[in-house]
Amino acid sequence: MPAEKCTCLKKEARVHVIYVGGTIGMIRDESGVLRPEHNVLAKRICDFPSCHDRNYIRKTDDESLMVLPAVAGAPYRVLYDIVEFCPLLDSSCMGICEWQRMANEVGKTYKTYDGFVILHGTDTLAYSASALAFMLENLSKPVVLTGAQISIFEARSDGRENLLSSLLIAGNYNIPEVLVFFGNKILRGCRSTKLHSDSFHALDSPNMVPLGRAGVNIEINSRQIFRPCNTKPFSLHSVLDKNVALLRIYPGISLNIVQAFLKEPIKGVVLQTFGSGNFPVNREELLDELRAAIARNVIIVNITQCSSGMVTNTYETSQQLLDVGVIPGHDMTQEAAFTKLAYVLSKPELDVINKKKVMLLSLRGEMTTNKVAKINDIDLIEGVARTLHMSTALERKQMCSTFYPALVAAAVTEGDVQKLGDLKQYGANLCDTNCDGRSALHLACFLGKANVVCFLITAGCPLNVHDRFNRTPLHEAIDTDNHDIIQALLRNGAKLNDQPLVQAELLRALTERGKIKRLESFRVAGANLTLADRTGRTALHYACQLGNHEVVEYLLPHYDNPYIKDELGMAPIDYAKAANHAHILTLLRFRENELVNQDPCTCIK
Ligand code: ASN
Repeated sequence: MPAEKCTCLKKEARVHVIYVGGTIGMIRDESGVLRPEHNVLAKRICDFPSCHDRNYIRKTDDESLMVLPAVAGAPYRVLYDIVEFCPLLDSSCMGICEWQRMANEVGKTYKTYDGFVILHGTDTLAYSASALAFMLENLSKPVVLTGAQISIFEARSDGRENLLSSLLIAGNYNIPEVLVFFGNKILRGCRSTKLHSDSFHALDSPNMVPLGRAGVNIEINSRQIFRPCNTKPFSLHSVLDKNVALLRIYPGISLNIVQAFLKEPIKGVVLQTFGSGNFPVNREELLDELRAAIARNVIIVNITQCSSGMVTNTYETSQQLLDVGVIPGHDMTQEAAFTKLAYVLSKPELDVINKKKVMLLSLRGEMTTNKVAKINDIDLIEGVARTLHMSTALERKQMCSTFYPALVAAAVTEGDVQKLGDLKQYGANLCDTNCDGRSALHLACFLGKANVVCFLITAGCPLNVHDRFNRTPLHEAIDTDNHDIIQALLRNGAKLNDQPLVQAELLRALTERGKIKRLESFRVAGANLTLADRTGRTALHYACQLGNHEVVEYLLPHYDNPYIKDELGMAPIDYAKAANHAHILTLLRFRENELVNQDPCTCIK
């Protein structure tokens, strides 16, 4: 998420737009044919009031940035720039080289921006999104690919809406994934595919619900967000193996064709088979070819040619492929399977056995994997189900919804990350909240279980969820003064989003009680210690009035303006004088001297 700029009133996010081609920026030539045109898109977008707010006074002096107009419900103003690739391409002319260029551009500018938008043609957009999902390792910021079916320069275009929503998503949401935004849906990039050539809803993810939708509001399905199970820093894997092919099986396919696809230097083949993974197993000569290729260490992955559904071993015709050594690709799209294979094959640190193992894992949420229950907690659930004579799936489901939260809470209390992982695999929702709206993450933060907090963050638990008392996990960490946990939460996108007046009230209460440690925890969590309450008084006013010199001493270094006046025109020093707190007057004078030395115009009256 955009780095929290805690002392600033304006919240801004920076998004880098990478324009690589596609209909969105195309212009018709004299004969009516659409072509990408260089150096036009950014200039023209500046003139669309919906895309650029000329009146916005930015905090930065970077005039090259464009600014999205304010949007209700979006806390961050999105500032963006556009870089254009040369040549701009129709996406049907793109391949591995272009995926590498896009990945490199994101990698090169990763630290400077809060999110990325890639403007791309729709035809092969799903391939690029899938490739980037694998190449951008340990991503912690959104990368949104979008495009249009009608050029943004035409009166009736979907391009403007797609661009605006993508910018909002990239600048305002903590989704550490490569996404596709199209026709109001936010899709996981490596689950997306192009389904329609003539609809504004050209792309979809047939085997997975969208990660969100842009309707009247942008709604995010946070439970679906995929977060890697580690907190490694972002890294770029910019190489892909080119020796990968997609072989679609059709009735009566000849041996020559299959041989041609499996020939050296091919190292990986995605086999698109019929239905739920069925292959013409009565063609022994074809099976022999597959066997021989696998013996030469070619990795063959089986996916279905149907647009939805997955490969199974329901039939003899699918089981025999597994027997030959073909890897089941579950419900991966052809785009995900192809790019994943190119990615895994390009990992020199993995031998062929491990490459095959990695192909069976869901690396970025690109496929659904099935796990079989085998842990004690599940045995317990089985046992209870039997004792209570529960037979129907509904009864069991209801029981699980009662049991799992208790088991999750017990595992959190024990700090048992392994058990939490197991529970997740067996269907417990670690993001669930109880009747008070409190999540496992609230509990882990409250108990100070740093390992559990990290685990829950990487497992995708929402960070900014408010309980019934309007408290987030960050509040729990503040209340236990656990700075490691506070920092882990902040690093991953947690925000102290109390209203300034609420924050000022809290600071007042802590000041009155002399809670310096807690004030410091608030500051570490992003609170601005100089916030004023309804009467215009800051924590420093109260500390001076009450004569708490330790709090004054703590607060002063955080006040660049210690003579800030309240609604009555009184500065902190006036309260100290009125109450005759000599020691505090000395502290204030000392701070004045410090500030005068920094800036001779400063003077405490
Ligand atoms: N041919 C175009 C492309 O993929 C289609 C589009 O963008 N709508 O670049």
